[in-house]
Amino acid sequence: SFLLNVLSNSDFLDGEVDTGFIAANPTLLSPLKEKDRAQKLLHYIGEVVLNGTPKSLGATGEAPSTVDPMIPKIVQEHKEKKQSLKQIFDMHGAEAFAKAVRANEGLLITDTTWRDAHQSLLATRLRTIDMLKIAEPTRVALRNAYSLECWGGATFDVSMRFLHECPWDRLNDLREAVPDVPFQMLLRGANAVGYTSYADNVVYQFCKLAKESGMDVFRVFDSLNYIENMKLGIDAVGQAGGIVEAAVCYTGDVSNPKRGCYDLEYYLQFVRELEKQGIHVLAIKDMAGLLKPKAATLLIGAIREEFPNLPVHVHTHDTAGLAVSSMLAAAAGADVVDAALDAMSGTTSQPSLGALVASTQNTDLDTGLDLHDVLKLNEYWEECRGLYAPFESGQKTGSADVYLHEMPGGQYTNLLYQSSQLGLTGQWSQVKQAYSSANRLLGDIIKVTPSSKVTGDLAQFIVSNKLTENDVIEKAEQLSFPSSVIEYFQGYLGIPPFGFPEPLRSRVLKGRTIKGTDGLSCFSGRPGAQLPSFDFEGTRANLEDKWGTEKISKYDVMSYAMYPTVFDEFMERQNEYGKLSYLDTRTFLTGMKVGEELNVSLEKGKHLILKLISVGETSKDGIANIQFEVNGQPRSVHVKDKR
Ligand code: 3PY
Ligand code: ZN
Repeated sequence: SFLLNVLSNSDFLDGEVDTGFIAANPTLLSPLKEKDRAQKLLHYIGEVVLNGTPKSLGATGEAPSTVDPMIPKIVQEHKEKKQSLKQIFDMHGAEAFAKAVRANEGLLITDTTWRDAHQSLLATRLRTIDMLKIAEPTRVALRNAYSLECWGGATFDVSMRFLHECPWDRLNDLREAVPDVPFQMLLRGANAVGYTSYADNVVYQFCKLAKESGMDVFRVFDSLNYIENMKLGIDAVGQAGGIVEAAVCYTGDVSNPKRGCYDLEYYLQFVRELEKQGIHVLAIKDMAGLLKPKAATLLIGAIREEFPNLPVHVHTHDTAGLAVSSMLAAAAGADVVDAALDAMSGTTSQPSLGALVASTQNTDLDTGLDLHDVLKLNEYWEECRGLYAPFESGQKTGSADVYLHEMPGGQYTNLLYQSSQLGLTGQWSQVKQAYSSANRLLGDIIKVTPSSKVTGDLAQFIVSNKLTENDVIEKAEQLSFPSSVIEYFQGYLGIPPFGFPEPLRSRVLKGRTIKGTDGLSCFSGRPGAQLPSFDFEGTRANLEDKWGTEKISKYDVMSYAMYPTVFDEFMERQNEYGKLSYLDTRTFLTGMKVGEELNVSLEKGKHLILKLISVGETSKDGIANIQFEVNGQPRSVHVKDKR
């Protein structure tokens, strides 16, 4: 209490006294910090108990399951004998890693459960705590995997925006828990992990920080397969010391001679360009799940023949239900394929990891993974997925209409949700059809973040305004298009493979005094080359002024560089609630019940026992008093009733 008196003294608060003693003995303050941490957590739980799941989370489905996932024990046994690919990379570098991959006799697997699978099934809402709980068994069971995809794509902004988690903390914590299996991330080339082009120095610094935080394999793609953007991303990863896995985004159907545009020669030409950049691994990124078995054989066969030494990694989605067959066909020429643990696989996610392990057993393509171990991990995911029931899209089966709309797996559920928010419930099939029209209007483009967002925005615009494809072209000068569409035509994403469609582009841009966010109205060539460098030093100074010096790291400055508004809101939530990633997912989503007791682990060896005692009546000024016990001591929080 002496310390409390000191801390509330006005001279002390004004900074009028010498605080050297306290600064030199920081442990004096730690019980206070802990108390403050607990109070902030209670504040969050109190908010949820009184007002329900925060609307901003978008938790529209059923309640989370009441079962706590069991954590399996998987014994290491002899699995350690061979050097893991992570050890090869750390000791001998990226070229040695690539050689080892190419020399591997069986089929290597990337497990996408921690990234693309939940991005595609659960609106990217998987929380760090649920990955950390299964990290040790995963480390053992998947030691012979090519990689664990665990970061990048939409996880970066969603973790800050909706889960109030720092994406950099996630990467660091996972790396600490899994030191010996390569980590993989998805980098949107010049768009880094954002939805637009960034200044070049942002992309370089981002890759440097990601590598420093433990990232190994960077799958780099560009949403228009625009080689200039790719060169930038490839160079940034190379300079950071990461493994450059350069992706060709796949759309259309190489096995259909009538599809036009995206034929075998188109892809081979693009691979030639990429190979010249000195990449370590080539990825075929089939983000929509369009690669049929016959197409996989054709495409990967041709690549293998022309580039015998280049490791090839194939990514797909099971949107129509064909993905296991396609990956087995791909495996004849490819070194690695992507899969997700069974309970997190299928439909818009990746094919089932267990199915691939089982179907290649006792063949030349053996994955080096033990099916029993994989199934133990899967039991955890069966239960864990239940915790995320509020984010299930309701989609029960695959559907072959993906061959018509070509929508990426990660976008499908997102667009479905957005469409219902826009009042287009019941018009989902029109939105899907309009998506094909939008694609044609934009020039038959590759559709993947962010070009898929442009296509989705235009599709919703077409349905909301009851337009035909022809209307869009004829009335273009009068229509107020979504800003993403205008920016696309301004060249914000780069140049599409077959050029911008005319007369639509000129009409959209004509007579508009539209300026991009930076005052430029049109880009010619690579946008990043024309954007002014980002001022890291100045931004850091501003953020320190705003949030306090000790709270801002170089990682925070990077988060801000990409997502200024999201970052500021994230910091506000941090101030209000502290670190919410400590809370188990059910409590995070639904709070506690009266009488319920909860053990929250703040860090190793630091636990809080929380108990909800009562929820008071709301007073006249709209405030309710919520009573808890923390480690047996009574505590209360006042919460504004927003019901
Ligand atoms: C992303 O960019 O987030 C993707 O998953 C693209 O497929
Ligand atoms: Zn994907």
